[in-house]
Amino acid sequence: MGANDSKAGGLDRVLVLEVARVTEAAAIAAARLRGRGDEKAADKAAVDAMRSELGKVHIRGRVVIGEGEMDESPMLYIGEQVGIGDGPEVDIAVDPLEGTTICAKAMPNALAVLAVSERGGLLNAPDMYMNKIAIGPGYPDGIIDLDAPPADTLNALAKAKGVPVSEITACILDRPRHADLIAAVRKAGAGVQLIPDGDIAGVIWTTDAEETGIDIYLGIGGAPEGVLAAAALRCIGGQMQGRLHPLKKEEETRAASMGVTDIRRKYNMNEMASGDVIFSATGVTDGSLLDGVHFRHGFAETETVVLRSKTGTVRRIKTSFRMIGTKPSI
Ligand code: VTB
Repeated sequence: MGANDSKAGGLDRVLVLEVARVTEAAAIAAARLRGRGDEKAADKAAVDAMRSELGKVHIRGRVVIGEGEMDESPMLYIGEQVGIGDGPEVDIAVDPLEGTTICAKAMPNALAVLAVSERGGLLNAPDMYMNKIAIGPGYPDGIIDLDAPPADTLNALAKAKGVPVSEITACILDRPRHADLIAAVRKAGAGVQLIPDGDIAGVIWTTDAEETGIDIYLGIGGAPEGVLAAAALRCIGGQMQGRLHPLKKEEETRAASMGVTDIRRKYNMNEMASGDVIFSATGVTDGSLLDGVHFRHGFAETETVVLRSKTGTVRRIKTSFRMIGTKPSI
């Protein structure tokens, strides 16, 4: 396998380590600005570091989910070519700092996130909202439906799990827009874990309900985060659906210009992330998915999880970087 891997129709497996380095660099850069109350500075540090590391990877990469359109963002904008330019043609989705606010407040679960796919493998989701539903592996196909009443889904899930619905917990972003959803979940008898931000982690938590206590992710969050979560779930297993949730006519127009022909379309996980996909996330602040960056005298330690859809490998990597001044020697 090895280098021949890509010829067999997948991504070269060496890429797994390359992408880990990219999220590690972004996480360290953002971690230096934890708790400073400056979301923009932390995000910019992560973006700069991620872009600089991507520039060292042997890929012909195209950003399909990034920091916005070219006119909004000088770096990692949608359509930007990244990488050395001499490897496989891949599409890239980035969220250099998932949870800018939680990082700025030094709260748990901020991540640096990236996914790589074969060309055309990731839904080119515009920067707008997406309504999402996701569960981990081990359930019968088709048990979740974005359009079903939450009580029906929760009862079906409980039945399949062999527990009363009172033992089911849904993870939902703590937003006023979710008041009805939260009430419906509680009325059905299930619990709700509210999160302030960071719904990529929210979706990933469903893949290890025993550990995290979360069985299902529900609600409206960012569409780019939806695609990144779908990429992760495809590697671990699970089911997910998403539907774009535009708030303004301009968002529909933007979606159309990015190739979305039916704004009401319900995407399943495989339609959001297809082909061979590699997903990498490094913790910025300590969280239940990953430890954050720990600075020790002259060193920075990171924890990263790298997932690959082709093999289903879940690889956890603890790295200790020597720091040269404020930068890790990568
Ligand atoms: C989520 C979450 C992000 O945005 O997608 C959320 O994953 C949705 O947007 O971490 P609102 O904040 O407008 O609800 C974040 O919280 C921030 O990008």
